[in-house]
Amino acid sequence: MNAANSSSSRMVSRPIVRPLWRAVLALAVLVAGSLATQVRAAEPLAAPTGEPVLTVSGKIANTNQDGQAVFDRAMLEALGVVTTETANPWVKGVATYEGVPMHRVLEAVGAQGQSITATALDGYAVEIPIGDFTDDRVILAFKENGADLTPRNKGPLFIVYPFDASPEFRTELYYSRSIWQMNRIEVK
Ligand SMILES: Nc1nc2c(c(=O)[nH]1)N[C@H]1C(S)=C(S)[C@@H](COP(=O)(O)O)O[C@H]1N2
Ligand SMILES: [Mo]
Repeated sequence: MNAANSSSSRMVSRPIVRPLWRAVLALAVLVAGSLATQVRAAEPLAAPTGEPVLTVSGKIANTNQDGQAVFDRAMLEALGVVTTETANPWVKGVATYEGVPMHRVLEAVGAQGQSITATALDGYAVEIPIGDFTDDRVILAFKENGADLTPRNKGPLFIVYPFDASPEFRTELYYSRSIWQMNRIEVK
């Protein structure tokens, strides 16, 4: 009687434990899944606290102001500053540019399009395929020879190609994409 009881209680305990483990596992999967969703949703951009220097609109996943992604200088710098030395048609000799790789800006906003239209303070606008921005070489510069680019001198932002790296870049096509006084990007 006793033996039968204890053995039957052992037998009963297994089918109870198994669904319990299954429930724990299912719960763990659910929690992990919702955490992953939160991480994806929590990727968004912090709001700018300084003067806005760049506004990105269009096909983007991450926004921080009226459906757009607005960057101040500190937010851009946080993407990782790189330095490029190159000659170009608008400076004497070789100049040093500091900025952030364009592809990091597009990653930060979760760009999903094929091209961008960049627009400058002087009204100049140019369409650039996103394929131009695959590595760190094309930068969104905010400094030239150690000094901030101001609207009087190609500021706030200047797209700089690695002109010295290849004659391919020293062409009208890439010069036309070298937009200065740039402050707006639309992802298309
Ligand atoms: N903001 C701004 N960027 C600009 C331009 C412009 O007019 N405004 N001209 C573009 C073009 S078409 C070329 S070829 C190069 C060189 O312009 P440049 O003819 O004034 O030297 O800059 C490019 N970037
Ligand atoms: Mo041009």
